[in-house]
Amino acid sequence: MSPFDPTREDRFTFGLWTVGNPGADPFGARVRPTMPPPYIVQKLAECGAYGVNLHDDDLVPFGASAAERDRIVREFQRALADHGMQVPMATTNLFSHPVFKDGAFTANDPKVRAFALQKTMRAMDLGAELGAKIYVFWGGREGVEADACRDPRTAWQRMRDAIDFLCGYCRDNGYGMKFALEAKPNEPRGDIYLPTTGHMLHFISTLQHQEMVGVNPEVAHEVMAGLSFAHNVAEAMACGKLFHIDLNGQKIGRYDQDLRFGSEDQKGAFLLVRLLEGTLGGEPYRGPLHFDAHAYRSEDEDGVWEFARGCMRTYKILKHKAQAFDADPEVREILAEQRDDTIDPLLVGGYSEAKATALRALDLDVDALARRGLRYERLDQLLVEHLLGVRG
Ligand code: DIG
Ligand code: MN
Ligand code: MN
Repeated sequence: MSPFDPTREDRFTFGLWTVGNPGADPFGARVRPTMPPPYIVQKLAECGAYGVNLHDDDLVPFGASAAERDRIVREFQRALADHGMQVPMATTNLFSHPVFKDGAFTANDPKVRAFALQKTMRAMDLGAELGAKIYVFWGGREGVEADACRDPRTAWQRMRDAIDFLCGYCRDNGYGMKFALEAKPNEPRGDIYLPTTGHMLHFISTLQHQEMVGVNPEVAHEVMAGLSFAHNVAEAMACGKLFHIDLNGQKIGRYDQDLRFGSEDQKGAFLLVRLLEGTLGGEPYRGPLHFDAHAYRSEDEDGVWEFARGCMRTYKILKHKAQAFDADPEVREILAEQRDDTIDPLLVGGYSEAKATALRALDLDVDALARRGLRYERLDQLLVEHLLGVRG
């Protein structure tokens, strides 16, 4: 067994819609047949995944009868049990059906907003039945092209009303779920409200039950916005709000590509894994590692499972490299050079008159501080050499 083979302890998950993506795009039809959810469960288990996530419609076709829904759920639960797979996360498809063409929670027509809540309550019931303890909200249609259609503040308030209501529904039913809000700047809407994880973190602070609401950042979505994904994840971790994460690959300046994890910006992926695994010494992320990605349109079914294995293998290789990098004596020496344990205590823990007096009394050689070299060129070269496999 290779050290890079996935195990259940790695907590790797995939959505039914990811490996089940049939390869259609706005310019071409599907290239792969539909795979039944129980088969996806079996194959993901064989690949070494820990769990599978789903939108309501991924499992129970829109408009299915109650009896059909129950039969499908029973069959799916049997597959989960047969293959020892979990359902850590569930979510609602509030973006495919034409009824959501003007949004779901933020649509101008209150009947559409009412249907969005109805559909989400049913989907939360399904998620709870499958054991999901994380509920994701991605507002793919919560946005505009014709911005004159509503005051953006009205959209923002409608989002708050919907999430506050659904937090109440979750608490009232004892589902014990944590909500994870996923941002995206655009696509499929010209502009999507709450476009980045930073916007979501502030939005959460305005909610009635903010303690049960966090974020689900996605690599591709923050890269689309031209932001550092690792910095956005770090901010969520620092706030105790990284409740889930969508891992994939993305080229900057492109539409949402949802590529295999680590297939594009390896340095960015390395720094992200270093952060999530806490190899620099910080608290690690302990939630599911979800790959919200899909195989290239060029691939057949074998290529889909190669894609899934590649996501997990690359994550474990980068974890191994991050551990080696932060254990590298030269790296540790460079990072230690700037520490000063006599001054640090003055800078943390807030104000005191004693600290102010001590700070004023410091005799700092500003010119010497300005002249010193920080050896970041060497530090970054060490990172590159660890990544390229010639060190570590
Ligand atoms: C898109 O990035 C969204 C949908 O795939 C899903 O609702 C969510 C959960 O991963 N991500
Ligand atoms: Mn995406
Ligand atoms: Mn996603």
